[in-house]
Amino acid sequence: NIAMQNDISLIGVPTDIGAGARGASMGPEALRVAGLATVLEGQGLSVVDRGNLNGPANPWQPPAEGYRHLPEVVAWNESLHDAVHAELALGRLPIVLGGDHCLGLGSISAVARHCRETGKKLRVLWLDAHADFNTAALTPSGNIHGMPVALLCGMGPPELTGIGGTTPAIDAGAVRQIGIRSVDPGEKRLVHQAGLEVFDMRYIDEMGMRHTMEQALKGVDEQTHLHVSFDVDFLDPEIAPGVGTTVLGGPTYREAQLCMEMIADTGRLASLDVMELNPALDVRNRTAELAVDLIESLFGKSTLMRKK
Ligand code: 4U7
Ligand code: MN
Ligand code: MN
Ligand code: MN
Repeated sequence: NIAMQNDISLIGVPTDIGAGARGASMGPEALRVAGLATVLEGQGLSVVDRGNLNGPANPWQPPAEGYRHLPEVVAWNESLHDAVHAELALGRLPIVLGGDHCLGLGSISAVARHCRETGKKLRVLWLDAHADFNTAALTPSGNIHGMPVALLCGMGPPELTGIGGTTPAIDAGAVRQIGIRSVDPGEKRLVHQAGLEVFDMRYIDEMGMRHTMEQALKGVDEQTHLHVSFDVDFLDPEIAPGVGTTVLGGPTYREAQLCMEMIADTGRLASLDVMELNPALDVRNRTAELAVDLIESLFGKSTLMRKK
């Protein structure tokens, strides 16, 4: 991992503004309590915790015209966009501690802007049970945490799709989704139409995590900025109960470890989101500790010294 940035910035974003259950707002603190900074320092990294961003409270209103809490989602994401972009401009590696997954918009739009400014090639790995590719017309819930990938691809209201100044913020071709096992009917059509590359659970079952990651990482080279958006509900709920939207049949502990280790092996990881951890639904911070354990592998922990 000679190429990987050594200077890490933690950015807490304590909100559940885009979610369908309250509690992801406590995610940043649970990850800190689980020892995230210490674990990263143990990997030889230098870590600065920037503390938490501020933003509007959750008014817990029903959706209006297909979106729940649209102005508040805009405010949180604008502020996150600025924070992530500032870290990247300093040459640091931002880790966003969510917070619900609507924050993928602010985070990844900033990464994409940084890539345009520096001529880097963007690759986004979206680890999730869900495709997060809904629009106001398609969403069964109005919850914006089910929409960030579509928003990044330019589908949605201009207040959201325009964050960072370029619409669409990213090309659908930059994204690889892994672990998907819950896609709504209208969303399914849009995923197909956009040509999103999805390695769903059936693909992982049939081909194995090793082959899946080889495919998802194909084309990643020294010009690539690799961003990982880790929705903790990616993991099987048996091992990761502390999330708002569990879906049976996710990756096992070993599959998740291999996924993280193969990303680490590229040496190209340059930014990370850790989203949807919900301590109100967790059991003795188990899911937070599991997330930290997996992040340790993502930043290069391996059992033995490995041959290249
Ligand atoms: B997450 C859902 F209907 N698709 O849109 C929706 F199933 O960030 C869930 O991946 C979205 O956790 C889950 O509300 C969003 C639902
Ligand atoms: Mn998600
Ligand atoms: Mn999810
Ligand atoms: Mn969720």
